[in-house]
Amino acid sequence: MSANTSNSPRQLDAVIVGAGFAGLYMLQKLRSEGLNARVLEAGEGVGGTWYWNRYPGARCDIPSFQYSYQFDEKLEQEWEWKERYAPQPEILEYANHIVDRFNLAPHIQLKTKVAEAVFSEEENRWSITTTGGERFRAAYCVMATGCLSAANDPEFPGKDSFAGETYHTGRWPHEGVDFSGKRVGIIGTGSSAIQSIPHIAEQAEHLYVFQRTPNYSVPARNESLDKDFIADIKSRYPEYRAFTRDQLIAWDVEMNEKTAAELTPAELRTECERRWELGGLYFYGTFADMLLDQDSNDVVAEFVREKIREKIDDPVVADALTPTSVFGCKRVCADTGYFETFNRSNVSLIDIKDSPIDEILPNGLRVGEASYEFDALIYATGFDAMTGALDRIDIRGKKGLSLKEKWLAGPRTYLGLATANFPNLFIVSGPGSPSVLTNMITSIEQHVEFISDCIGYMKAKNLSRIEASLDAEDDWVDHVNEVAGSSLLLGCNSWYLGANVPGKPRVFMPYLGFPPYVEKCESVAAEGYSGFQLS
Ligand code: NA7
Repeated sequence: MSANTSNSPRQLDAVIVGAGFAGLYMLQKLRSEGLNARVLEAGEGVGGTWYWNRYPGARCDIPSFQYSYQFDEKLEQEWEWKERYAPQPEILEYANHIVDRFNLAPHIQLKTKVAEAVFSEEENRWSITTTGGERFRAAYCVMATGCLSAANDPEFPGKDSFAGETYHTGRWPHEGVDFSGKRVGIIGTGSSAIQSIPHIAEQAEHLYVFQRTPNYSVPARNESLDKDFIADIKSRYPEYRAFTRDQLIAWDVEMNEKTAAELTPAELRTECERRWELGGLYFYGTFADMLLDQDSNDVVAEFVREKIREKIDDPVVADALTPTSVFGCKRVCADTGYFETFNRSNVSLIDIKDSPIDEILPNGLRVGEASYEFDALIYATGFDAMTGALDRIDIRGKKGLSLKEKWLAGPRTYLGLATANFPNLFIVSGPGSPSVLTNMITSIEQHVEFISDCIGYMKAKNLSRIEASLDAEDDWVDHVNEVAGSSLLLGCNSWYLGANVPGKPRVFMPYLGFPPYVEKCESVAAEGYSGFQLS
């Protein structure tokens, strides 16, 4: 994993930015095709999301035997997931296992942050420069920078004056944090907060939770995986994986084929109760039209609201914790004891919906007339999703055009994979692709295979440049918006829309529907990469 210390840039076929699941598979794939590819990774280790997000209770909310690679049958058979929902350390161990198993380490450069990537029109090559001044030149640049990797750090007045310890859930210290005997403030009640709050509350002397918007969360019902169950899945993995790829969100949520209107009130209730017992994000499959029809959504939303209220002793706290928005228009969370934590005497909920945080103080923070004192402050404030990691690199395409400037009014891509005026640049799970609305690993594999096939096609045809056409991009952006517009997903201030980051344009970024997306990509490839200009 050594750095290039000479003055001349290292020449490569492909530079891959990021060593999360996207970067690792991209590297494995390109190397297996005989390309000289290298991963540049800012962190001191691989794993991306699972390297950075080490807060207490961090865990995937897609079942482990689905949230895993399927490109190698032997790997699938060898690896043993221990729990239904894998905790962060186990997923990180899996990422490291991939590196060892496919001998990727010599081609991954850690502690290497990319500062800029510039395309040369004369040479059809990318020049990539790191923050340390190291340079690389490559025919292709693949951004595997992740959808939820650029932390969102809200600029509260007085932020730097806080004298105690400060943490962000997305950049958690590797050695862990002991909050015993401490007063702790946490800002945010998204998935990271919902997973970590029950653990922090057990340690802290007092925990103050500052909530701007309540979230829907359903019991995760995590458990150890039964050996017979896993043996059964493994005995039919190819068939099972094919089935999951056929699902709208690329994993098996046990989608109900019936719409809510087709069921009697008793049947609606029974189905909701069944989902509640199943736990986790299986709620996304409650009714076929749940994300499309308001009445259908209302049934689920009201059911979950009722369940949430039942868990909380104080009716005022219960009201504040009960969401009112469309179910699923923000990412639904899965928890273990989250709402019950607010019944503890050492936990206080502070509703900041109508009266936001005014300032951070040296010993706490102020909301209107009220001040709260604590020793440690946790930002569980999420991410500048989907575009943040790309924006933080100076990416320049034809005529020096900056990607950040091109995307000022919102990201524009063809298939979420490429963007006009940026030849030979690929994005894995970029805005405009199904990505965060799916099982990410399945989406990543589909993208990596598309990119690798495309590069193989270019090589076979002796082509050196591929670029998304503006017309194809415009049509794709319209289509992504049209699909989102026909759903209920535009109905709240979610990070899918960039609404969590002040000043970010309100554009729905992911594409809803994995199977139609795959079909589109397959027809694009079969037509010799229609919508792309090749030369
Ligand atoms: P999320 O889900 O974006 O949650 C961030 C939370 O922080 C959310 O409750 C936000 O409130 C809150 N927030 C953000 N900025 C502020 C400010 N300025 N003031 C007060 N509160 C704020 O991020 P997570 O890390 O929890 O989860 C990200 C994804 O990871 C998750 O969806 C899963 O896919 C896994 P808001 O809701 O915006 O009002």
